[in-house]
Amino acid sequence: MSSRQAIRRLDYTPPSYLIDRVDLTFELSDTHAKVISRLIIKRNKGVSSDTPLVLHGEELTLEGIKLDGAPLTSAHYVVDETSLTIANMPDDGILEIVTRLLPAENTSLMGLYQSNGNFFTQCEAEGFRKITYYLDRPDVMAKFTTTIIADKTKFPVLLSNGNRVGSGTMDKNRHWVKWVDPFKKPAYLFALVAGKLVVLAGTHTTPSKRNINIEIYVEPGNLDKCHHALAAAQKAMAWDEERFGLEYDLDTYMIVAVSDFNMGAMENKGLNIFNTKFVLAKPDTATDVDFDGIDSVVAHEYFHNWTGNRVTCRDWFQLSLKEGLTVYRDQEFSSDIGSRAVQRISNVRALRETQFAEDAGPQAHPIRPDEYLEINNFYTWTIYEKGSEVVRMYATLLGIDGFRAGMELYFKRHDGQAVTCDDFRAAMADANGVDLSQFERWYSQAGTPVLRASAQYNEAAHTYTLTITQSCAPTPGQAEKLPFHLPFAIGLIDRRGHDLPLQLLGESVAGDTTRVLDIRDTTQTFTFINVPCPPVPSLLRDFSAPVVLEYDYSDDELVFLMANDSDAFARWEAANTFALQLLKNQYAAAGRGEKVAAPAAFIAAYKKLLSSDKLDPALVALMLELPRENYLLEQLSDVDPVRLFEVCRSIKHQIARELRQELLAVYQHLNDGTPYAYDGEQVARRSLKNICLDYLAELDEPMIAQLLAKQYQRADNMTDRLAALKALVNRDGGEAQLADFAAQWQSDALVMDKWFALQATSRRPGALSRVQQLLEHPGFSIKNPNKVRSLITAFCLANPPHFHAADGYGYAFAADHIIELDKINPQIAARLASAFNRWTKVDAGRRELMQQELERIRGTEGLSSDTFEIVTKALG
Ligand code: B3K
Ligand code: ZN
Repeated sequence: MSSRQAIRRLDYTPPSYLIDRVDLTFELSDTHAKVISRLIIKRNKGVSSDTPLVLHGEELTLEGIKLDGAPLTSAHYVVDETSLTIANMPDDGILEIVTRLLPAENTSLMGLYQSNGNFFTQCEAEGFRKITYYLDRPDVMAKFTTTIIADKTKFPVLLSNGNRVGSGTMDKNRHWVKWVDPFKKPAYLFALVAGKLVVLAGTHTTPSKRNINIEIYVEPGNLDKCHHALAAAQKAMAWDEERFGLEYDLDTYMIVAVSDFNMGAMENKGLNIFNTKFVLAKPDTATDVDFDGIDSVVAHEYFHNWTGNRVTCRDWFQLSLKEGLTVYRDQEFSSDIGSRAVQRISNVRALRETQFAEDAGPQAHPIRPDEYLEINNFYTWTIYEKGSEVVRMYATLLGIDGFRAGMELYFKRHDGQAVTCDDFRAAMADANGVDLSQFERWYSQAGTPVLRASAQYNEAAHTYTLTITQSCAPTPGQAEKLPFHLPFAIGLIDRRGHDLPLQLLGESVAGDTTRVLDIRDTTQTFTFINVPCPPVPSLLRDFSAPVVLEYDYSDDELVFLMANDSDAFARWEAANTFALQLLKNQYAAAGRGEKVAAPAAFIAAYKKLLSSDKLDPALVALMLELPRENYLLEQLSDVDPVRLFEVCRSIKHQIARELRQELLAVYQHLNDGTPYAYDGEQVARRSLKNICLDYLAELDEPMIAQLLAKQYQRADNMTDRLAALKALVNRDGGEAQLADFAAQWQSDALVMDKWFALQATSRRPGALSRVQQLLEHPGFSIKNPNKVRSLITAFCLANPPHFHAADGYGYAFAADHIIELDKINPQIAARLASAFNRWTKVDAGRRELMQQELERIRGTEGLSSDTFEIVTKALG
């Protein structure tokens, strides 16, 4: 295990040695793997000749080492748990290293491992050092060739990065395939796959008339579930060509699906490896959300070929350089192929539910962190989602063309290099001739800025003055924050519901109806002139910056914005703010022992939404969804999560009771028996239909029970079937349907993940004991990350009333499994440990219980640095 020494950004030094070429040979067998690595290595310019060569290496058995053909003995080198050091290294030389690995015993799923008998690799961030001794850092970029030797029958498919240049047969029923990757790359982008796989192939022709083969490899029996992923890859290629002028650079783009995988997918050069969850889908096994997820993950990994692979990170502190940018790109892709409004609202909601909590808690870090113990802990909401918001702000400040010019300059300057976030910012600034120096604070300061807005209308002068004050609370290690530079988009709406053309004091003519204000100071005032009547402000349109906005809207103004705002995000936001205020007030009322009820104005606003025939049904569905408990928890302190849940449930019940007729009418109107298709219109209709169903399921009526059972039984797609099952499971247990579902899908692991997750997140009493029983289910395996996520992590992170049960059993359950998983797969254990991050938010009794469990975990002998880092920071 790596030492507990923090790695610091400012300690960066260039590598002492560089590697030009790597020739790898893998001999794979059932019991072990032998890796022969030949490195052409040279000392970096300006480095003194007595500097030793220190290669990274972990959990390796070294079988031999030669320098320029001559065997080295243990007198020439030193090996310890994490490195191999050669003291007297010539200026340049050829190093040949033989290592032996045990992939079948590798449960961390980092380096080379086996899944269902097949071989896979995962090298980002530091997995290559578990394959061979190497300079495993992203600023060492080399050209790789890979030869794989294995049994022909057991491992007919042998894949690696780049182009297949040769193959042949050998003795003992073995065969070999050789791959050459013409592009320099860091070791984290290396990949190898060997196994019994089948392939779905397609093509794409680029604007420069190159034909690209797209190949999707899966286990036999799954070919009929690859068509959506293939189409996604084709769409992503066309989109990147059109939007950024970026073409794919190899002849073949391969995706391989594996069921044991720590995350969603990995962008290895030319050979992306994916969690099956983001490849396999057909209408009866996958929901609309799954299909959407496949589009965005396929696009994300494909887009990395330029933003991440061609231009990579100098060091891991720069991770957001490739991740924030690539998330921004995949979000833009999804907006263009689907509904921009729905995409934006869903992304903002996810950011607030996850990243805002991270930024307010013990793990808060800037998008370019200053130090870490374990880099795997830094694949966070902040790096990815806030990182994407920061990239989006460039586009908002510079305009879409200015942003593209910045991207072009970035590639012109840095293609083939390993660079920093500062390099990206400089390209954006230089391409547009603007000063973005203050913008740097988004990279160095953690925490979510709070923008307080207040406004005044001057009846006589027809002016409207808006004052914006920004602040940012302290975060660990950062007591004081300096003001951020951000774009603040605004509109003003007149009383008829029309957007006013906006004219700032000093401007001669009115401009657009949405203006992006440049915010740089702690307090700034903007005066709009020629405002004929007191307007309702529409603030932070399209969520133009990742901030918390405070403005004292009245309920009437929120209802007005819900009905009139031309900006879809702001319109949804009005509904969200209304619901949030209501739930917070009702939670406080419940604490005083008062009766919980939504005012008539709230119910009326929902009623109006349900009767709207102009709005996109998907937008209505999003507006009807109450804020989730975890998000609410963040807005409160000393929280009793069980009471919070009861308040939400009781409001939901009231909505269902009072709007029964409207909900049923919309449900029946949308449930018109149209045969299933996956298209934007149907997805939108299903989302509204199923939110109506979700409300109706609150009603204890035989007619509703029948309706749920009927939808479950008759559904011709997984979206509708699962929506009905979820409602049943939360309502009366749905035992018959759960059994039916398991009988039908027991051999489809991904569908069974849904079955586990529904039960893990069920709000009915007894959830924990059902989860404990399910741990014994033959379909469950503690070694499979998807299973752990569906059952254990879902319970701990997505079932707050049960996880936070007052008896503390939920906490003990989480801690037991963190300790157990830490020995099997530290990355998965550390993610689960984040369930304890917000322990200071809950009431005193629960706080004490959570703290005890955190201390129990921290006291565990041999704890990985992954879990140790999360738990130590949580304890503060
Ligand atoms: N770059 C990978 C994530 C690797 C995580 C390593 N712990 C997937 C992605 O962001 O596309
Ligand atoms: Zn990524």
